[in-house]
Amino acid sequence: MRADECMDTQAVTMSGNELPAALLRRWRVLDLHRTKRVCFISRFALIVLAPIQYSLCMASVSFTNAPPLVVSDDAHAVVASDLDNDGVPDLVIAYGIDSHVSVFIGHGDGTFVPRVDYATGQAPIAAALADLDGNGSVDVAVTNVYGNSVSILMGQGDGTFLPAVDYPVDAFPSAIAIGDLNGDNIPDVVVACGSSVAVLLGTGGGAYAPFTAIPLTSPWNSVAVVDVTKDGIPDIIVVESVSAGTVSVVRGRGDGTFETAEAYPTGASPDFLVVGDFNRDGTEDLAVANSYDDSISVLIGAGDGTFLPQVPYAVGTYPWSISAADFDRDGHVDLAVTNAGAGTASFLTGKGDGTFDSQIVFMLEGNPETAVAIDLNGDGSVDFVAPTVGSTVVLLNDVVFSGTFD
Ligand SMILES: [Ca+2]
Ligand SMILES: [Ca+2]
Ligand SMILES: [Ca+2]
Ligand SMILES: [Ca+2]
Repeated sequence: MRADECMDTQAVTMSGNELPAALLRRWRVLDLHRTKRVCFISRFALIVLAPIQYSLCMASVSFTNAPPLVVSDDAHAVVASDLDNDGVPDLVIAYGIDSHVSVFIGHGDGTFVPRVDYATGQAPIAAALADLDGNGSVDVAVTNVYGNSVSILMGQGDGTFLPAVDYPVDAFPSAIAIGDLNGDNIPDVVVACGSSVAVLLGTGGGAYAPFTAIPLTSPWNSVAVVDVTKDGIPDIIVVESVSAGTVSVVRGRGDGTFETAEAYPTGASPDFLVVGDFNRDGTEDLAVANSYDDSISVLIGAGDGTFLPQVPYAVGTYPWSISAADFDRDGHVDLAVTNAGAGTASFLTGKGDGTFDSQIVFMLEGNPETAVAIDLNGDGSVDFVAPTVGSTVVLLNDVVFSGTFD
């Protein structure tokens, strides 16, 4: 993304070229509204390309476009890991239609080998990556939203995969996560289905037992496996969007079974959740994208497995996903939201106390759905990959580490 595509919905229009000192300290890049020309402010000098009408954006995050990934159709989700054991992140793209996933092996500079497709069940809408059979190479698990199944593709360690093995789950599986739920050191698979969460316990060698179902109202589009109770046992977190408008925490018992869900209100139609420690207290916190009211909800973990009431932040139209990472390299977790209805991404820089600055909006293209934040080119700055219909935007982070944290 070019800096001149950077917008701030709290844009300030000014006349003349005298900017308040506070703004000079805070904003370093200006987009000259309508002219698409950009000026840069240093601490000591302001260089302006007239005419003077400013749309300000914080320079704390800025990106450069790498070549987009050529995908086959409606790319819905992207996940990243090192699939060929060369130390460079690779990508797997999942689709809301079709019956395959695409594997992109990274060159290490933000570019990728052209995709290789692998057959799955119908509409593999979400994917998760982990070493499922414990042989040191990353495997792929996808959830087939119209196939009502999970496809497991075992990695060969060289970036190629064996043909998929399918396991049935409940109807409309839309999200998938992996974690060891029963403490046997074998990764288990958790799938958010239309009215339940399906748990598939690993039996070893990348094989899975028939699923058991945790009844829920309407888990959809996002699920996480994380130990929010800090008892060493993974818990399951899902958003429930259709009628509830909640994020629900299902506490694990450690044997692959779970307590009754505890629900926390969010905004309207929460469609995605991400986990991170936003206030640096050692307890996981939650951020939820509310697709119907163009907001995200931040819920700070209380430390005992419960969460404080949501704090909403405005983002773009129809926010679809959230990624949590330190994009501006100040030591605080930031949030990146893909706004599917607006064709934009909103970045909210974290203050380190669990609160966030107002959004900085970057133009993408198409309708970005889920995204991944990972350092693609090994410069230590977290990059951003966002699939859209027919393409996938790759944004390389321009931030250079200052050597200090707040
Ligand atoms: Ca690799
Ligand atoms: Ca296990
Ligand atoms: Ca926390
Ligand atoms: Ca940060």
